[in-house]
Amino acid sequence: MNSRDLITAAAQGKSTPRPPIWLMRQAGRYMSEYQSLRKKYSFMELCHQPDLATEITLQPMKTFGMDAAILFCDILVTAEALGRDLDIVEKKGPVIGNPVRSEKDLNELLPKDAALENLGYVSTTLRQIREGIGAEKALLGFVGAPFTVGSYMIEGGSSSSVPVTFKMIAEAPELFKKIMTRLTDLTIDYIQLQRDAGVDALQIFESWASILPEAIYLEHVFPHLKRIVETCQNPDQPLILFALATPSLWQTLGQLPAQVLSIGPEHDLAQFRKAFPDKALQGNLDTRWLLCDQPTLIREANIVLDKMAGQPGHIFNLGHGITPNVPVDQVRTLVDLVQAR
Ligand code: 1CP
Repeated sequence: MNSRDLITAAAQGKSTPRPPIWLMRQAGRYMSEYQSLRKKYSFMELCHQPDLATEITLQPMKTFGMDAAILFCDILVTAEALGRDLDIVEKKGPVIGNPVRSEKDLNELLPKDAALENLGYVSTTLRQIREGIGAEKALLGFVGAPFTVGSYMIEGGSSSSVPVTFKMIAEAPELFKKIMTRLTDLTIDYIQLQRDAGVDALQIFESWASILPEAIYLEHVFPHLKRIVETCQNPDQPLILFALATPSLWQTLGQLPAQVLSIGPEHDLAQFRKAFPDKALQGNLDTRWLLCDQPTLIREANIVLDKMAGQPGHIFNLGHGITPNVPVDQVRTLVDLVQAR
């Protein structure tokens, strides 16, 4: 089986001779090739220019040969496409200069079709990546879930407690709902744009799922995510749902018709296998093991592999993204180990 077939089969919950592997944030600052390009261009330039985004996507594929390439971009480009000023600032992360906090701000958002047109570069990039990786590697697209993107859009940047969003949900729930609806509508079409450009599977990032109390999440956020997953389910181009969520919230998220659940390092894969027998599972090595010495990394990666040995539907990945301080040799060790199974 080639890499593409491994990913597709595993995502559809089938048995594979070995688990396929890709890593969240596999392109990025831990690679010197990325850093040299980043010295010349801003992060947004790298995303917007298909030649550059393709080159970056291919860097880890050439160096380590993961089974899947993931589009180099960011989840916040949907907010940008709706007319928000997005910048990624060194050491600070994403900054949105004109956050959406009122009906007036909402009315300034661009219509969906204009936003989708603004995302046309992603389609070009995906087609170029496919040319670069060939037919035997898998190509993954991704989108941010409306709450994870929306919280940046409302806060104006990164926040560990989303106070402005929290207050909006409490005091202006209709405004919050309209913002979520606009993002949800665009996200559904953006998923189709990526599918039309040839992705084999697509990951939805709901990274901030557990930043809200569960009851609030379920009432004000979950219906939007549900609409996306239900509208976009497609057995031939599976959806991978990534969330950092409590076990209790996963009980609900796991009922959505996404074929793959991508789980954080705090959860036990074997327990998830029992709780969700019909789902494929992705993950969930703790990224920090990549910072430990090689024997430790090998030991821990083998624990993850052994937990899922003989089980259908496992895609090996980290529980969350690679951090910039990870040594490249450790990434090579991990990819080689999984592919030698
Ligand atoms: O060079 C730099 O300084 C940019 C760092 C960087 C990179 C490499 C950012 C800014 N985004 C990315 C790429 C990226 N982001 C990808 C590419 C595909 C891959 O290799 O996996 C993806 C899928 C994302 C997704 C993303 N962006 C998420 C969801 C995933 C997650 O990690 O939880 C989130 C929350 C973002 C926002 C964002 N963009 C960039 C940063 C540093 C962040 C997170 C900041 C924060 O903590 O708020």
